Amino acid sequence: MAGPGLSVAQARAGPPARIVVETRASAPAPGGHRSSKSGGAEFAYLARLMAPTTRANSGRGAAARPLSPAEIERFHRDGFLGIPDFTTPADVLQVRQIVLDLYARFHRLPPRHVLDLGEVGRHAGPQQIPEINWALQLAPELKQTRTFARCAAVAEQLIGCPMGHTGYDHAIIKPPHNACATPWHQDRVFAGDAAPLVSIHFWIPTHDVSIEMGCMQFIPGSHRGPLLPHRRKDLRAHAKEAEGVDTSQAVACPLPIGGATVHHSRTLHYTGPNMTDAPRIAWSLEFAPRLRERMSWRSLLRFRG
Ligand SMILES: O=C(O)CCC(=O)C(=O)O
Repeated sequence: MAGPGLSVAQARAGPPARIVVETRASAPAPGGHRSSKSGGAEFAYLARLMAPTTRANSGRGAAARPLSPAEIERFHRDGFLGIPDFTTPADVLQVRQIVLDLYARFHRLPPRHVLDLGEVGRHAGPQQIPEINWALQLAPELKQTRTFARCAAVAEQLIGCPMGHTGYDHAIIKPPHNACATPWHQDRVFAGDAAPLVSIHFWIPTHDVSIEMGCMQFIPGSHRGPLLPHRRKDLRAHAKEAEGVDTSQAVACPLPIGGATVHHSRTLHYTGPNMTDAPRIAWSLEFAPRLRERMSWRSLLRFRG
């Protein structure tokens, strides 16, 4: 077991965790439902969380705890780290409000931004795992949050050089009882050839998150292994699943509000179906060494002949 995570085998063994469903549960087929183009009716399960839009100070300026040497070592050994006190609850609530404002117009956003990570990638019916890609382009105010600043600072501490946002981020919701997991995968498989060699990826739930709700799970050390073959379960699906994963090694990272996980782009990870009555709402973003540093590294290689 690594870090503050919980070995899934241990969680299965009994209290306090309940049974973990690791295989992708069969879900009601999406589509065939009447489309709710406004997004309003479909996302009614979010209504309770919606607050009048506020841009209150979320504590961006407050001093943040640097990672300990043990945490940095654990990240490099395991390829992931759970950080329970990543940011403040007030800040995360601000992130959540911005994300919810985007979901309120989900079906009206440009198609390149929206996908269902469930069984069918693109359809107009109720979404199993609605995803908004490049949320930062749609809501640049996310960059003003303490969460964003913390990601940059923690990335620099972990990798040891100035780090910048790669330009990619996404918000992912698992509706209550969505009956659909995000399959085991390595993010690197989705990156094109131009992707940086090293990138690290943050996952920020906007509330307490448990195994039953679909917290992150990782295979420790998998970032040092090969990129596994991935396949789509169905031609209509967007999500890809890694083949040959030994899930007996999985470590789950339940977190309190304000917590986050960070993982290497090659680390195998998964989130289970949301088996609770509450929606699971997360924001995820990627950081890599800044281009300036990548360029100077290349020119150093050139001059070393
Ligand atoms: O939030 C999820 O369900 C999955 C997130 C994930 O796999 C990712 O951001 O790479």
